[in-house]
This record gives sequence, C-alpha cells and structure tokens, in this order.
Amino acid sequence: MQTLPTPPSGSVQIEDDRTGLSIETLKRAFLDNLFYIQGKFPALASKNDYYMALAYTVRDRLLRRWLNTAETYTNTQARTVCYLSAEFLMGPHLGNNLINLGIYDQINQAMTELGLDLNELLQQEEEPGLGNGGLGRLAACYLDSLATLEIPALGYGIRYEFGIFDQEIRDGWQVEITDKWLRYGNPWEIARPDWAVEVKYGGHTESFIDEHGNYRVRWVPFKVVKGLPYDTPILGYKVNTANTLRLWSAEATESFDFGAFNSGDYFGAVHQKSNSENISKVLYPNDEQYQGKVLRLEQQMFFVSCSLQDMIRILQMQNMSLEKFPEKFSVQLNDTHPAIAVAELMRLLMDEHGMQWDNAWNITTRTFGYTNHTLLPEALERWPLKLFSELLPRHIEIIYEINRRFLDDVRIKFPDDPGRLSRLSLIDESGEKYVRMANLACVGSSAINGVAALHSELVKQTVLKDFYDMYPEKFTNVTNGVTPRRFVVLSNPRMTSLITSKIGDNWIKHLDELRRIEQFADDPGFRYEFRQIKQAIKQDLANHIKSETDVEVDPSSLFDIQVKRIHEYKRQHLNALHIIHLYNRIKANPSAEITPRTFLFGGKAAPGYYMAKLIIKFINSIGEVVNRDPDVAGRLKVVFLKDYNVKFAQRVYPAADLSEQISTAGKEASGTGNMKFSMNGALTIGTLDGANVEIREEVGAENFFLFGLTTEEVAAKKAAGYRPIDYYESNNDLRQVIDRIASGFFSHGDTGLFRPLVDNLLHKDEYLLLADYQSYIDCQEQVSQAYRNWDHWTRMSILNTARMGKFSSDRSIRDYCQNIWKVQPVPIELKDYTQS
Ligand code: GPQ
Repeated sequence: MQTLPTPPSGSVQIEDDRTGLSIETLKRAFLDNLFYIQGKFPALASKNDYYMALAYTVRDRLLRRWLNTAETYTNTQARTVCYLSAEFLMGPHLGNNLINLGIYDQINQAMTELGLDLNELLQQEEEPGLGNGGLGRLAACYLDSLATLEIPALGYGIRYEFGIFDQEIRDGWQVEITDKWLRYGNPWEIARPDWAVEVKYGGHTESFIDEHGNYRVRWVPFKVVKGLPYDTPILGYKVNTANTLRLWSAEATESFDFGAFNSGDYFGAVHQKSNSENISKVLYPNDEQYQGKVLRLEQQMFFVSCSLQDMIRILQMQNMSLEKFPEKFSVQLNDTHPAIAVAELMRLLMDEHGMQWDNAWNITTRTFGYTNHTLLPEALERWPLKLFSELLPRHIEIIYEINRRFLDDVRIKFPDDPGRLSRLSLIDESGEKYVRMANLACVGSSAINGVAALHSELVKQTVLKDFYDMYPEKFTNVTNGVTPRRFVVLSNPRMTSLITSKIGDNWIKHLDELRRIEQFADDPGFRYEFRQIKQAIKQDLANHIKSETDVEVDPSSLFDIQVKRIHEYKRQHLNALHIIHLYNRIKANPSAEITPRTFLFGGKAAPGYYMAKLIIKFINSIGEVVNRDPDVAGRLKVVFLKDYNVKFAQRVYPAADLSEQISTAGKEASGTGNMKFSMNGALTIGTLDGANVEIREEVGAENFFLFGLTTEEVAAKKAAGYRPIDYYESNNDLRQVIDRIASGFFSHGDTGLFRPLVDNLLHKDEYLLLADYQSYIDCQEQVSQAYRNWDHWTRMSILNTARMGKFSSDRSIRDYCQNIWKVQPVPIELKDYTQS
C-alpha cells in the first residue's frame, strides 16, 4: 500500500484533542463529542449520551494505533492469523479499552471532575452478546491476547443484529427477550462499504472447457447476497497493536433488487431484500446442540465466503500471488461452524481464479487448522445432503471430489477395511445421507486440536479416532486460557492493586509471575488484606443481589457459585441436590452445625431445551422455599441471577469463595469459567474433567476439592449397565432428597412439575448424578469444614491465584503461534501523522 498522504499542517490542534491524555484535554474532548456527535449539551444529555461521548473520546485515542497497525501489516506483508468464528462474545468494550490504553485513572478523574461517575457510564454500555458461551468468549479472549502479543490477526465473524437473547425470570421460568444491542448505535465499529463482497446460494452449475483447454465449472446461483464488513479495533494491553475484528452484515444486492423492480415486481424486490438481510439477523441460541436449519448453513457460508474473499483481496492489494495464500494467512476454524471454508477456498481458487485441483488442494490444506470444542454427539454438525446440495450445488461437487481422493488414500493405508471407509467418508450414508462437517475440517486442515489435555486425548480416542489413525501427526493439544486484563485487572481492581503493590505489574502480561505472591501466602498482613478485599467485593455483590431480587444474603457466608450455560452435562441439578440435602439436615435437626452458604446460579438455557429450562425453574423453586423458611434462619440462601452475560460475569468471579465445576467426567471439553474463578482466588469443587485436571495440577491437589468418577470409571459404569435406581434404593439420604422433590414440596404440592426431572434421574441419568452424589456431598462437607478455618482458606485462595499463570490466554496464543500458526510478532511503532 502507498503510505498515507501527509495531512495539511495546522491540524495539530484537532489531533491533540483526539489523542491527548491530559485530564484537561480529555474533558474538552468529551464535551466536544457530546456536542458534535451526540448533539447534546450537558443539561439535556442522558446517561447514554454521556456514555457515547466517552466511548468516542476513547475510540479517537485508538484510531492512530489502529491505522498504524494496518499500515505496518500492509507494508511488511506480515503473516496473519485469521480466526474464523460464528461467535465472538466480546463483552463491553469501554472498560477494556481504558485498561489496555492505560488511561483508566485519567478518565476516571476527568469524569469525576465533570461530576460524572465512570462506573455508571461503564454500566451503561450494551454489550455485544454475539455468542452463546464458552466458545464465543474464548474467541474474544484470543483476540485480546493476539493483539497484546503483537501478532498480526483478524477475527472474522457475523454482525448479528440480535445477539444472544436477554433472559428474564418470570414465576421462576426463563423468558427470552430479543437483544436489541444496536438500538442506540455502536460507537466501536466502522462500516467499510468499499470492501463489500457477494455470496452466492442455490441454482445450478455448468461445466465448460476454457481457452486453455481446461475443464472449468461455472455456478449459476439462485440468489446473491451482499456482505458488508464492520470493523472494530482490538487493542492489545499497553502496546500499539490494534488488530481488527471484522464482522459481516448481510444486505440485498442492488443488481437483484433492480432486476425485480424493472420487471414490475415491487413486492418481490422488497421481499428479496428482507430475505437477504435475514442471514445476519439473529444468533442461533443453541449451545452444543446442532440445529439443521438452512438459515444456519446460509450464515456459515455467508461469513466464511465473505472472509475468504476478503483475504484474497488483501493478498492482491499487497501484490502477492495467490500461491502465497498459506504463507500470508493461517486460518483457524473455531469448531466446525466455519468448516465449509475448506470447500469454499477450493471453489474460489479453482472457479474464480482458474487454479487446477492439485495446486488448490495443496494451498487449502496448508492454510487451515481446526479446533474441536466438544465430544457431545448432539453437537456434531451434519447437514442433510439434500438441503446442502440445494443451497450449495458447487460445494457438494467439490466435497465429493475431495472425498473420492481422500478415500483412495485411506484404501492405500488401510486396505480391505470397509467399516473404516464408511466412518471416515465425508458423507454419512448409513441412513438418510448427511455431509459430515468435522470430517471435512479434518481432511482439509493441517492441524487438529482439542482445548485441554484430557479433551485432546479423548478426541483421539473417540470422535476423531479414525482420523487420528489416518493422520496422527496432525493432532495436538492447546489448553484454553482467559485474558487476565478483562478477568482480573478490569473485574478485580482491588486485588490487582494489592498484587501490584507487592510484585509490580509485570504479571499482567506475564501471568506466570503471579507465582511471586506465593511467598506472601503465609504473611498474616497479606492474608488479612486479601481476605478483606474478598469481603468487600462480596458485600458489593450482596448489595447488587438485594437491588435485583430483594433477597438479603449474608456477605460473610460462603459464596458458592455456579455460572455457565444451563446443560444437563454441567449438572446444575447436582448442585441443587446438595442444597436440598443441607435443607433436609437442618429440618431434621434445626440446631445442626451448618456452614452458612449463599448459593448463586446464573446462566441461560437454549430456548428449545426443555430439561434445561426445567432446571432453572427447579432452582428458583428451591430458593422460594429455602429463602423464607425460618428454621433455616439465614444459614442457606439460594439465588438465581437473571441474564448472565459478560458484564455480570465480571462482577461475579471476584466475589466467589467456591467455584462449581461439576460436569460429568469426559463431557466438558475444557471450561474457561473455572480459570476465571480460580484466578480471582475462588477454590474449586470439581471433577476430573476438562481443564479442571490441569488447574488441579497447577494449584496443588491440597488446594482443590476433587470428587466424582473419572472418565474411565464413567465409561465402565455405563458399559456395565448403569442403574441409577440402585443408588436411590441404597442411599437413605439421597432417597430423602429425591422423595422431597417428588412429593411436590418445592412446587406448592404439585407432584407433576418436577416429575420429568425425577424420572430422568431415577431411570436414565445419562450424566450419572446419582453415581456421583455421595462423593459430591462428602466433598462439600470438606468444603464446609475448610471454610471454618478462615486463615487456612485464605492461604489456599492466595495459592490458587498465584498458580494460575498457565491459564492466561497469552500462553494459549503462544502455543498456537509456535505449534500451529507459525507466526511471529510484528511490533507497531506509533507514528504521528500530523507532525509533518
Ligand atoms: N463450547 Cl462445541 C461452547 O461453548 N459451545 C459449543 O458449541 C461448543 C463448545 C465450549 C465447551 O463446552 C467448553 O468446555 C470450552 O471451554 C469452550 O467451548 C471453549 O473451548
């Protein structure tokens, strides 16, 4: 790219107001934005106007870094990571940008001087909830770390008009409300209409011989949709790197509209337009549950095609040949949602750029990496062949050809093994035919990884075993991580100051250095301060709970927290059984010695997941009884907090004493909430599942509450014909708990309400709650005992924080960069365009 033209001199004053960091300049810039962008003067301004004025003030201070970054990458033709993800659960931008720019304190002071409260303005931001849970939030943490490590990177996804629904609780049930996050505008994004691209759907293909005598294919689509990119800057922590999150929004193409208009079909033209725009309308709210809806496949194709075309544009703009694609870009597939990219890149290279198969295939397979995020069979994406072929007639041809060549390779490596061939085939032909997206991702990628050590082993032994036999060299592990900037520095400023006062602030970028606070674990003064901070944060959360739910909780009680999507495998209902167990104990002996606990839950259920919604109702129903029973006398409180999202998560993690990570072993691929809790000094009660295994290794078995069956034991129990009813019959305590539920005690005498839950546990219990019940109860008793020794608990808590270095997403990203992406940092020098 050409260097930017030098702006006329004399613009220095404006530039200063847009980059300056003194309190006076920040105040002036803020009032300027309030006036010129929001069009308000202070007396008329709403809280939202103030938020917007502040957001623009901060965005101005990002822009120079953002443009410098883009310019440097262009000039150096830097190797770039492209992270393709159907979800980016970014959370609020303002606070994070203040932290990463290093101007939190200055802005805080400037707002105070203007009579405003920065915390209130931060709360005002409507967060972009463009993800369901762990998978989308992981993508967001990875963007933060990529920028912080100065790695050239682009995040590519969909700009959903409606993100994950807002959750309300009415009469104990979840109610879904549409998330109109763009209602008041989005100050963080910039539309880039000149980089719009087109995506084709449906129709048919035609083959022909080109002027060089080559066999070629032309695709005549039924519809064409325009993809418009919106860019958001992703600033690294205290570096000049500002990478880009590029989200695509769907629009009708003008040519198509006009065609219909000209033929007099006004209605048809408008219909076509709204149809096209539906593609980026709404995020599918299912987590780990495959939904075979054609609109979902349209969404996947949409952002994948837009993004790959965008990469080709970038390559060409930098005068690089298409042959260089895999050297310029490393493209990571975040689960199978973008796996169609394998066929789409083949199509673009061959049909649109005239390349031959072998060359295109070589480029494609060198480009992609695939991350698997779950072993749950219900999450595996397989598209009905008919639906797929109708929507993507060219891609199905390409997939058949990939499959034909691939199965020939399999035959050579494993002769006379038809079972293996049918398992490895990209097409499932066992009944109704399907396209298997994980198989496409595996064949088309040079690296395949799971997200925690245990998970990556299980991937090789179970879902992708045949691929592991075929290509063992492709398989690796990259244990997930989370960004300490958002989840410690921003969420927990008090703990951040305490730690920094002891060991400086290097740990924020090098989380392993947190080990240096281990030496203070036995220092009574440090312990005291650490514990006082936890208490103060718990008090804040108690106030919040009181204002939200009118329930009074005791901040000196043990805060026992489970926040995550509601799913049977995550076993929120096992947690609920423990609450009933404690309740029964108090009822049987009102003077029983019980460590006072506050049970907090938060999380959304997929709108169509009946059992998950019933679990929410179940928890609320238990709360209704427990919270007002005078026998319990404030020893137990149960609160379900509505609308769990990133903003709320930031409030919750620092306030936890106990983190519930109680999934059935082998089911949670990694978990990332487990890491956020522990970094903030919560102790974990957990199974040997996902990253719990590694967390326990790091913090020490003596600082972790372990219970439950192992993955092997779970498998063995199932293989031996698991009978949950046997546990019910042989365990009095468990039987009393279940009987209490079945009797209608928590449902105003209605014995039908929780019947499905009870029946499921007694007769199916796919997730082995009853098999793990006693072990869980016993372990919780150890927790209660441990909490009575404040000093020792605080010591364990400090050691948890101190030993979490491994779980910084910076470490995860370093692993990806070294082992998979082979990409190096490109530091950005801050240039001032105005000082000419
Ligand atoms: N995960 Cl496949 C999701 O949040 N959604 C999904 O659709 C799939 C996985 C989670 C997984 O359950 C967690 O264990 C992981 O920590 C997380 O992905 C990130 O890898």
